Amino acid sequence: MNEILESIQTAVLKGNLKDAQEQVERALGSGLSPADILHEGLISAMTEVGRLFEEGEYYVPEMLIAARAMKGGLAILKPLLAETDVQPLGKIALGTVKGDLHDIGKNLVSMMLEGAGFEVVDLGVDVAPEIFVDTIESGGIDILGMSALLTTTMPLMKATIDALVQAQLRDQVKVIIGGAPVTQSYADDIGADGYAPDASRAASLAKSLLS
Ligand code: B1M
Repeated sequence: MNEILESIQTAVLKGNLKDAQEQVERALGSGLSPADILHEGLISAMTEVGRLFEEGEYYVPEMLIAARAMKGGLAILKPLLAETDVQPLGKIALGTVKGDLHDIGKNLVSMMLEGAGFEVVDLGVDVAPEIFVDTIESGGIDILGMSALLTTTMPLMKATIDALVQAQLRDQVKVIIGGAPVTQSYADDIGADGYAPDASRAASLAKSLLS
């Protein structure tokens, strides 16, 4: 493994934003391609962060600061990746459902998805079914992700899936859901394509649905 790529991974794993950005600049200066820096530096670091989280070695704060460092490095690469035409794994529209303002978990899911190589369209919080439907209708979205933290707002996930069916768009997109009160059995009941209990598993789920 290239020494600079290793430094990028270490900076992300430690959640050191400044160092992650410096190492990305150093990697670019040494002639490494933006695609290699993305895949072998930032994405592989976030894969390791996900593994550590799933094994209980990292908690939410460690994952948040690692994701922030990853995003700092990604911000430098993004314009260069656009020039070199590196394609994302897929495009995901993500939002917290209508009536629900909780976004900490949703933002973490967004960062882990970006860290895994997806393009994320973040629709924010309090997203009505019509907004999700309009977003899918405008095209280009592979996966729709919904987050809910309140038992009272979970039914909006079903309402959104029903609205997609009504608009004859359900077959165009995979739907994944999550949030503290959400379960696999609820996902099965409402006809979602997948459920993930945490941000790391949301990224693995999205990958598996598009593979
Ligand atoms: Co609220 N709140 N809150 N709150 N809040 C909870 C959720 C609650 C459990 C607290 C409690 O009573 N013990 C309770 C819900 C009870 C219920 O419905 N069963 C509650 C309540 C009642 C409320 C209000 C109604 C309180 C009031 O005003 N009376 C109100 C509602 C406002 C609204 O949304 N309309 C309210 C408001 C707020 C704040 C604004 C103050 C704040 C939110 C700030 C923000 O998000 N910007 C807040 C907070 C912070 C919490 C707690 C304390 C923490 C939530 C959190 O961020 N967790 C929460 C209690 C708790 O959980 N201990 C609580 C950390 C985050 C990383 O985890 O969001 O679960 P989480 O995300 C995880 C997974 O769930 C998963 O991955 C994430 C990372 O691993 N995941 C997905 C999430 N989305 C996913 C999507 C996926 C896949 C995985 O696929 C697309």
